[in-house]
Amino acid sequence: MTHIENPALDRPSVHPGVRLYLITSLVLLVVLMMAGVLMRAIQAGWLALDAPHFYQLMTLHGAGMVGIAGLAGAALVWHFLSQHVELDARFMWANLALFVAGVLTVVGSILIGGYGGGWTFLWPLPAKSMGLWSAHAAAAFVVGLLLIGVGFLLFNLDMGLAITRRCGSVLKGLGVDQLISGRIDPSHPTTVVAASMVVIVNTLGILSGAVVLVVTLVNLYVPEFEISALLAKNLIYFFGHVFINATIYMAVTAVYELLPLYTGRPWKVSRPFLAAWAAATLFVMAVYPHHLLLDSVMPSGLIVLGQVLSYLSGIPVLLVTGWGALTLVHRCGMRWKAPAAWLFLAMLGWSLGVVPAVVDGTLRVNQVMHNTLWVPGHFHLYLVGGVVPMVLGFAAHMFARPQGRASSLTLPVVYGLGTLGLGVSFLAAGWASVPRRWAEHAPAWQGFDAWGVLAGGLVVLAVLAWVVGLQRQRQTA
Ligand code: HEM
Ligand SMILES: [Cu+2]
Repeated sequence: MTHIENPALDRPSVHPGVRLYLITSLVLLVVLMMAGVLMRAIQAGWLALDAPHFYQLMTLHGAGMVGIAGLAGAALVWHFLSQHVELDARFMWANLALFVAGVLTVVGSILIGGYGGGWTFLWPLPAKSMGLWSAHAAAAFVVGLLLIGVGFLLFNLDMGLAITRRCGSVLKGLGVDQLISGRIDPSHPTTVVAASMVVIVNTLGILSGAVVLVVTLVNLYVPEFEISALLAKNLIYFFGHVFINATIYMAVTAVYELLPLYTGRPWKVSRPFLAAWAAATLFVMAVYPHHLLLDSVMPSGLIVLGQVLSYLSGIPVLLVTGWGALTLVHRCGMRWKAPAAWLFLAMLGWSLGVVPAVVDGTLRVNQVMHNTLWVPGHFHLYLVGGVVPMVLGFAAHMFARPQGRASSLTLPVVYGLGTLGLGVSFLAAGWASVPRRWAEHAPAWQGFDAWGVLAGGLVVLAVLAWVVGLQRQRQTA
């Protein structure tokens, strides 16, 4: 069977909600990528912006990008999951409405209120602005994140209920019962496994985030109401780590569902596949202390857990997915179409991004590298190089007519090179001990920044060209 005869490739129908999720994400993505290039240009000394405004820009970029990755990932997982279980679209709409309300509130807190405490709202920074922003501004930021969190909770609740109706429980959706009994059901959908994992970890993660957000909110107006700074940091990083990691576990459903269409080979669950997802469910939650390796007051058991699991956490799913993708593509005789190329690029970016993360998860390295640009280097590689291409590949598949799905690989290649350049500009700077989150850079560091502007610019151009190309394909095909 070749891809041309495959009826599933013809005209995928897209729910209007999914369409709106994608359009919202893509528009915000382009704008915030430009904000990223702007930050790099400021650090390079090409443009001048005072520090408080730089930190507002950084907060906007960080919070915005995490939200977008979540929204786009949600669109992908909803689309595929709805083919296997009965989802209630009202939850999806509610999530979108809360997202937009939350984003407007967050943008207001930053642009009008001057909030610049970073997307991680690390306790007690929101309340200790040294006069840069008011309690109201910090409160607006916190409320905005809460609105977005409630939306995602509802979204996950619906997925969880729908999976439970089909499989009996979310754990069965994950395939735990099959692992225990040893009887693997090859017809169990890969997407249901991924979605079950996301429901479990994201629900717990968002709840943990909501607890600190509410405490922070009360504290802004009632300063005597406090929480231990260490506990707050644990709750925040449990939430932040899980939420951003879940974006790739939502988006990867596009690889599982679309690569088989292009290669004409099925992707079935297997024992290693289910075992990898079950392990990742536990690891992704237990590994969060790798964000607190520098906190000497952390219980040492948790620190050791953070280091050991850093070597294991992302690896199982990456291995089964990378291996699966390679065996699908190997000698399948397909002519590379752009969507498949984007998805394959995503696998490369994801794999590359994990390497510096594992390096940084090592205590001895972390003591030197943690607050350097090494860390943005790792996560830009797997977000810009992994999550975003999954979304672009999905959108290219959904929105272009089959005849119009370009087989030119120029854009994915240019985008990939730009991403590599951007990632390496951060990693190299981190290697040279350039600190992260500094508005002003010393002249000796600015070579890395300049290189980052050029590479980031290339990424933005590739995305813009992709949008134009998609429009043209829709019109001519
Ligand atoms: C053209 C693409 C992009 C460029 C040029 C860019 C640039 C930057 C820069 C310069 C920083 C601040 C680094 C520092 O000094 O600490 C940053 C931070 C960050 N970026 Fe990007 N970025 C891009 C795309 C993305 C994407 C696609 C995502 C996520 C999907 C993302 C997520 C983040 C996050 C979470 C932070 C951390 C903010 C913080 O430290 O509080 N970026 N980016
Ligand atoms: Cu982490």
